[in-house]
Amino acid sequence: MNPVDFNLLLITDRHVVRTGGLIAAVEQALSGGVRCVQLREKEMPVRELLALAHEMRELTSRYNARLIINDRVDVAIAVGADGVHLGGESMPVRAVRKITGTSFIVGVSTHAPAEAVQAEADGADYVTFGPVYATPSKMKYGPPVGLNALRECCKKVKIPALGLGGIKKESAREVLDAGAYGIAMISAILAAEDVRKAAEGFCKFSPL
Ligand code: TZP
Repeated sequence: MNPVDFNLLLITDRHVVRTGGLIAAVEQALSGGVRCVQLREKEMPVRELLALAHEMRELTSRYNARLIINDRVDVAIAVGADGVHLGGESMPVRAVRKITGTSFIVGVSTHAPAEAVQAEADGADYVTFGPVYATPSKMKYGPPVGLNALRECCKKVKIPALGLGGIKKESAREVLDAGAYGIAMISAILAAEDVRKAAEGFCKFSPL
């Protein structure tokens, strides 16, 4: 059975939170209905990341939500996270599988249908696919791949594919209509003036 029991994935970025800090913003999102958080804090020293991951584990557990750690499988295991999300420079899926149990969720970032097919063959539980739309930091994530590529990706893989990149309330419906199992995002929730309300708005699209 695929362990991906969420179709709205909130990815963190402490730099986009407007007020109150990351933990408070994530708590708002959880109280608005978010069921899975991916801790993705770039350029954070590992001990600081570990402490934050412990806090996130405690917080997500309180809301009975999933916690996935970006890239660092060691940190994920150390804090008892539900899984890890791997990028192009992370450990390969097969190597991660050797050190984690079968119920450990492994997600992979993909940017082309062929990459998603490969991730599935390697044993990933889900992929994120994007950026579907232009994102605030276009340079960092590359040019948008668009809805047609997402549609093709969703046809080619059986594992859940979550659209990611530039998704707003107005575009969530067309991402799901393109065949995506779910949606993933940073700024549309975390950079919102009212984080809880923004999360509630997206949960209406994703009633898992
Ligand atoms: N990978 C591709 S786009 C992206 C990542 C991590 C960022 C998405 O952020 P936002 O704010 O939801 O566009």
